[in-house]
Formats: sequence, C-alpha cells, structure tokens
Amino acid sequence: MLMFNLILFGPPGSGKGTQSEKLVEKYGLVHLSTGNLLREEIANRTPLGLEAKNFIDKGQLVPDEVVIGMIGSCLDHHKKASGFLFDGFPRTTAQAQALDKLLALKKTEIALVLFLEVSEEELVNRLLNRGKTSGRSDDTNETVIHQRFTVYKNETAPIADHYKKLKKFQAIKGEGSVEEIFASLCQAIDKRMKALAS
Ligand code: B4P
Repeated sequence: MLMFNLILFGPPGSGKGTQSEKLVEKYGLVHLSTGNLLREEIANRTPLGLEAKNFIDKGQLVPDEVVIGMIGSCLDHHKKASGFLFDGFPRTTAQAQALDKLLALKKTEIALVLFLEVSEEELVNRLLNRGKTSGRSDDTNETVIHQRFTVYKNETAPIADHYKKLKKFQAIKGEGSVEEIFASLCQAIDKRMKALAS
C-alpha cells in the first residue's frame, strides 16, 4: 500500500499541534511531534530531556542530532504505518535532508507540506494565552516568544523553498475557527491523495 506522509509546517503557535490531533484521527496517520516527544523526555527527567530543556527554555532549537535521532527511532518503531504526520519537524535544512534520507530508506517520500499562515500578532496572543494554563516555560515570557520567531525566520522558514521546488508545498489560511482551518487542510490532503492515486 502507498504511504502518505504529510508535514504540517508553520511558525510557533500556528496550530500545528491542534490540527495534527484532528488529522491523525481522520486519516489514520502516525503523529510524530518533536515538541511533544521532547516535552515527554523533560517530564521523565531523562538525560536527553535535561539537555533539551536548556534550549527550549531559551526559545532555541534543540540540536539537530538529538531530534533526528528521535525521529529515526520513531520511524523504526512504526514499520507498518500507512503514513506519518510530521508536526514541528523538520525545522532546519539539516533536518529536512535527514528526513528525506530516512524516508528513502523506507522507500517512501513526503507527499505534501501544508503551511499554516498566521500573523505574528495573532501568534503572540495565542502563545501568551496558552502559557497562562499550560505552564510551558517557552510560552510565558514575551522575550522568549520573540526569540522563537527569530529562530523560525532564520532557520525554519528557508526550508519551505526545498518543498516549493518539489511542488509539494501549499499555504493554508491558519486564522479562523479550528474547524474552518481543519476543513481547508482536509481539502488539500484529499486533492493530493486523489492525484497520487490516479
Ligand atoms: P512545538 O511543540 O513544535 O510547538 P509550537 O511551535 O509551540 O506550537 P504549535 O504550532 O504546535 O501550536 P498549537 O497547535 O499548540 O515546539 C516547542 C519547542 O520545542 C520549540 O520552540 C523548540 O525549542 C523545540 N523543538 C520542537 N521541535 C523541534 C525540532 N524539530 N528541532 C529543534 N527543536 C525543536 O497552538 C498554539 C495555541 O494556539 C494553543 O493554545 C491553541 O489552543 C491555540 N490555537 C490553535 N489553533 C487556533 C485557532 N484556530 N484559533 C485560536 N487559537 C488557536
């Protein structure tokens, strides 16, 4: 069976995690969120988690070799998956290249990259709001939030070009209700699935 591998791409707070939960339920994909995996490591106080916390608290990215290793072992654990939803990964050029290689080893590739487009003002509001209840250290301090945007612009946004060249990139309006955005994402996925099946 043909695998369907999707990347949900966008700045911090654009709704990747929110929409991923709904998408994996509808399409039966395996959800791989590097943010969630790292927070689990932190909660379990593992050596990897302790290292990651230093970076996340400052609004920086965790080193490539750490996240690439995590994704590699997750892919190995899900040998029978019908597809993966990558949420918050890749975030650097090195991660994008590593993902291409890991998928090639499984004789598959990325089918589609959906980019959630949200204004910076809305992003700050969402993150500060989440910080009030989640207690996430990277959501409570506005300086850290702005550092995350700077890192996103410098290190993550440029990888969009890689997928644009491959004609796998599509921007989706990420403002509006969660249901409206979900409907737009599903429309794009269904169209791509149909094209791949024909
Ligand atoms: P992540 O956990 O990936 O997440 P995020 O960018 O903070 O948010 P996301 O886009 O998932 O937003 P969400 O749906 O939750 O990253 C955290 C940190 O981990 C990074 O800064 C980095 O340090 C580290 N990290 C993770 N992956 C890494 C990698 N590959 N390499 C290196 N480091 C890595 O939505 C945000 C809020 O908005 C929520 O409160 C939600 O309820 C709300 N919201 C969602 N949709 C909405 C809508 N339509 N309207 C209003 N509010 C909405």
